[in-house]
Amino acid sequence: MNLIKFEYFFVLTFLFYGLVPSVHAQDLIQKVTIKSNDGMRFDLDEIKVKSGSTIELTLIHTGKRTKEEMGHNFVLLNKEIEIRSFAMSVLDEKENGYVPESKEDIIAFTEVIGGGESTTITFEAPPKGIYNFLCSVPGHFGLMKGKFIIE
Ligand SMILES: [Cu+2]
Repeated sequence: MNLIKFEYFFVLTFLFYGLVPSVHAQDLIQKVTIKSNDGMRFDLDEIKVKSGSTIELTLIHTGKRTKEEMGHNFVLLNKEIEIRSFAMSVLDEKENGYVPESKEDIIAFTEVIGGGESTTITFEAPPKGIYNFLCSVPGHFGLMKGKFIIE
């Protein structure tokens, strides 16, 4: 009898520490989809996400033009990092997908994709606040940018 009780307690303990946290974590995953196109545009200029969540962001290129002709990426900048100066600083970073080698100004970024492609990244939401995002392919930031708001 005592042994059975002990085993029951053991199972409950494992359920508590094993199951509860994983269910909890899944609740906090927020999926974001942003589309880009051959007209050098994103379909969103504002994205709102809850703080404390894990963000699963998918970038889709709905166009037909190649990565060389009209490739796009998604780059989320740290607070205080300005779009224009960042974009100008990565003009020569083609081999790195137009992100700098040092990632200190960046929270998250995708690879550059062409028409018909998509890519997904996962990252932790930064603290509450308003952040800038852009496509950092040269010449695109003027039209392809927006606010990433953590509430
Ligand atoms: Cu672009």
